[in-house]
Amino acid sequence: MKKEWWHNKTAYQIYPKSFMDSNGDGIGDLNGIIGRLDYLKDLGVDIIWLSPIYVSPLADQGYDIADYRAIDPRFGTMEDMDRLLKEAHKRDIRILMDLVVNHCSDEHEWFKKACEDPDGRYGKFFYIRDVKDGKLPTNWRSYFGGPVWEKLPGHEDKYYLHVFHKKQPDLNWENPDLREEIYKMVNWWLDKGLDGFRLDAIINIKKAIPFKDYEPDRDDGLCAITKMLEEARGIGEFLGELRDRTFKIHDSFTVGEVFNEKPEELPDFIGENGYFSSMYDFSATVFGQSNAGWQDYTDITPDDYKRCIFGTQKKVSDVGFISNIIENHDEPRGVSHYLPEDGRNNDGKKMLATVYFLLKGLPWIYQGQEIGMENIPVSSIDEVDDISSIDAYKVARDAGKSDKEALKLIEKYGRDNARTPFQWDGTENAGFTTGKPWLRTNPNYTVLNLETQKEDADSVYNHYKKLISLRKSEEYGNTLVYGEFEPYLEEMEDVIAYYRKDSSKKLLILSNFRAQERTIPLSVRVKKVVLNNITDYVRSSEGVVMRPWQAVVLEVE
Ligand code: TEU
Ligand code: CA
Repeated sequence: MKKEWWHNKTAYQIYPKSFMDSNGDGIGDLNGIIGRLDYLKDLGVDIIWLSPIYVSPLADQGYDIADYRAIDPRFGTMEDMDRLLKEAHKRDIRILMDLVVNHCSDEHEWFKKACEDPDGRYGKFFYIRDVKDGKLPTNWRSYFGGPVWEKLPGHEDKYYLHVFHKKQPDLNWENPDLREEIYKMVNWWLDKGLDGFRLDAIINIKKAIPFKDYEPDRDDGLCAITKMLEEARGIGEFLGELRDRTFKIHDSFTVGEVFNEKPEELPDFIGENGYFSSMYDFSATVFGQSNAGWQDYTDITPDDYKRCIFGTQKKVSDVGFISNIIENHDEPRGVSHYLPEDGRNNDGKKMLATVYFLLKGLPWIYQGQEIGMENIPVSSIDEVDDISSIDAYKVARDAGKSDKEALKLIEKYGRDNARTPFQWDGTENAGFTTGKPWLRTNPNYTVLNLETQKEDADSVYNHYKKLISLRKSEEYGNTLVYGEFEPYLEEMEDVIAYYRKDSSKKLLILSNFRAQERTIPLSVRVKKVVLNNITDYVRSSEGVVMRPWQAVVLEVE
């Protein structure tokens, strides 16, 4: 594999709205981020991805962009953005923005012009169809519920396509004029000194054409949008052109939000001269999901989790460099999702961190993950901000779930879980704002916050610091970054164990996803205990006696 500057780095996702508020309006902002750059540097962060901060009505929290070349005043100004770039670069930190180009906002100038003249230049930037007798062009269900077709404002018989929210009209990538506009905008940012992008929902830009109906998968007569996407072919033409016209010229770093790529496409996406530098492993994220709705999801067990991450490691191997995560702004908190209930303690959190962080690939930390932030309880649907949770609640109620059961589902899967304010300290609003936070703070902030964890050598935070330095260390860095991945005792239940090895060193990562002590067989000599999430390390004649929720990294012969 060709070595790249970013292979041994640590990446961090910031959700600006909830990271740090600098002016007391309850909304996190760019100045808040600038004020915390030293914190991130000290943690060991090298690459930061900012969720959208562009001008937006925030119908989907900024994933609905009304102006790609301006900063939303709630987040700051363009001067603040320039300062952020400058201050980050001073600290050798690179900044990525979110590239949301499957759709824009219905408040974008392009869409407004499309409404004025659907047959004109801007009408062709979107998918607009004539509708006769109220029969929609297709029966596709949008990600956030309901049909993907919405009446074009000002027109009785014309509808536009939106695979996400109705305030997020899809851009027509088949149109070369639209593509040109996108490339110009991307290059404008890269010329400014931006280091790269995370590509939002990118797999959606290619539609299966001609449009047609699919077999309904719910009583609403609609079919999940993913069905159409499975049939779409030829996305590579768009992505290859995007790469050649923008990223490649600037040698920028890119990471794709890619769901359901076809297996044979992996080298095209992240292989040599792939469309992106890297892409996320979502195999565990999507495990157990169902088109029927959240009430039909199945829980993920440690062994399911193991099968997902190991499957990706084997599949990717040396093809490219995958990005590993346990959470992001769309997902529940990793510790609440992947740890069995009795393991949701500091030992369990450090164990999960160890297991995913040392996989082959680029490790990502989502804000607050480094202190083990958890899901938030929900007592009423009125507290919920996330549009996908509100839809999932309706779907669950329609499927016969009680209010209480439906709220439980939001607690488990809702996107607010990851979006509550960062818990800096034990003062009011967790030190995030002096005003009223836009989204409620998790009440556990009094005990779970950065300030207390900084003081405590055994905290989740200090464990993350150790993992980051280990992966960058002179001694083991190369093995952890480039060494081969090999499963160990793959069939042993509730154990996740694997080797990372190269010609010079052999590391073995062992973990016990159970509340009971058990012995993991091991016959080779252990040269050194490199990392341990608890103080005990017990070796017997049969192997390593693992305490509940223990994870160790061993250098073995
Ligand atoms: O998410 C893309 C995506 O595929 C969504 O279906 C995601 O899984 C869903 O939101 C979970 O409920 C991206 C962004 O990460 C997300 O925040 C945006 O809402 C979405 O694109 C639209 O831009
Ligand atoms: Ca603010």
